[in-house]
Amino acid sequence: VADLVTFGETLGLLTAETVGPLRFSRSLALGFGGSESNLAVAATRLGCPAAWLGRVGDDEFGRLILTGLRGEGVDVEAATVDPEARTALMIKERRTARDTSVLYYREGCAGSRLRPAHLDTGRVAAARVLHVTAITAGLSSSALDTVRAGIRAASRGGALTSLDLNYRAALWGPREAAGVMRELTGRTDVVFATHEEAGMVVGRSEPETAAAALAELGPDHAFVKLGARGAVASIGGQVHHLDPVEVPVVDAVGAGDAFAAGYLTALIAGQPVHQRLRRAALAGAFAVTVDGDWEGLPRLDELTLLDPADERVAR
Ligand code: KDG
Repeated sequence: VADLVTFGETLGLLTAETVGPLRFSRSLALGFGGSESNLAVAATRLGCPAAWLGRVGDDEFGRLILTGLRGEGVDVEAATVDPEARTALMIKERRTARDTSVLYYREGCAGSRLRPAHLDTGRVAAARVLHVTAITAGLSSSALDTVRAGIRAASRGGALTSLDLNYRAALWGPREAAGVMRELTGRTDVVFATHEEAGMVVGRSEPETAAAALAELGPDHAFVKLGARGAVASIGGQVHHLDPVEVPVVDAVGAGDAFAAGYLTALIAGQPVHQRLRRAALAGAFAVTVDGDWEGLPRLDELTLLDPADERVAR
């Protein structure tokens, strides 16, 4: 049984192999990524059985995604192949050695055709944690309804609910997104936000104030992530500061998913708060050191590679 269940849209990924405007890239590397499946891979590598639910097309990208996730040990039994829509695609440009940007081709694709009826609510209710993102909420109205239904099923079954705000400007406007993000924050136990996303939901303020304001909406665990400057969290009414783990950044995409997986798996493992926070910071750091949205994620026994002094995070 998966301790952690998540669902969303996973996309085929074509990444420019050289730096510069995309149109001059002579070759694109084939892969895949998606916030929720990145998190499922991260959790599995950290020793926490995880399941990913979602729809892919009956095409090579869909097969790449399902076989890739299966190869990582993620439970994809409840994922489905949509015979009538394609798998979404994204293309990653490296405009400079440090900056990547992503172009989506996802409208109307299989992932956005997710409906509440596709949810395996038994599986959701039996999990320890259900994790969702507001990316799914922004895909389509049926996908948003699925997010709401998932949160309801998890809460009813006694599972903890976790939400990453993950605002994607290509999917919806800030006003519409902010309203939905606020509603979903009010229904979940754990919320992850960047400083900007927190501002969209609770108004612009210092990170400590923003974390406390997010927590006031409901979640017992509220994060405001500050990238290379670490993060601030309000947990059980107390504010915590997380120091960043300094690493050379190769590709920052996927760092938030790793961070969330670090925290959630440590929470499931019953670790005390400072170890949960440390694992989140280390997992996030690992993700940015490697090309790709999830490939560089650490196994439990690799966590200490970035911090040899910290043996406890690996337990
Ligand atoms: O968090 C990383 C994701 O952004 C990436 O893997 C692709 O899910 C994705 C999205 O919608 O941007």
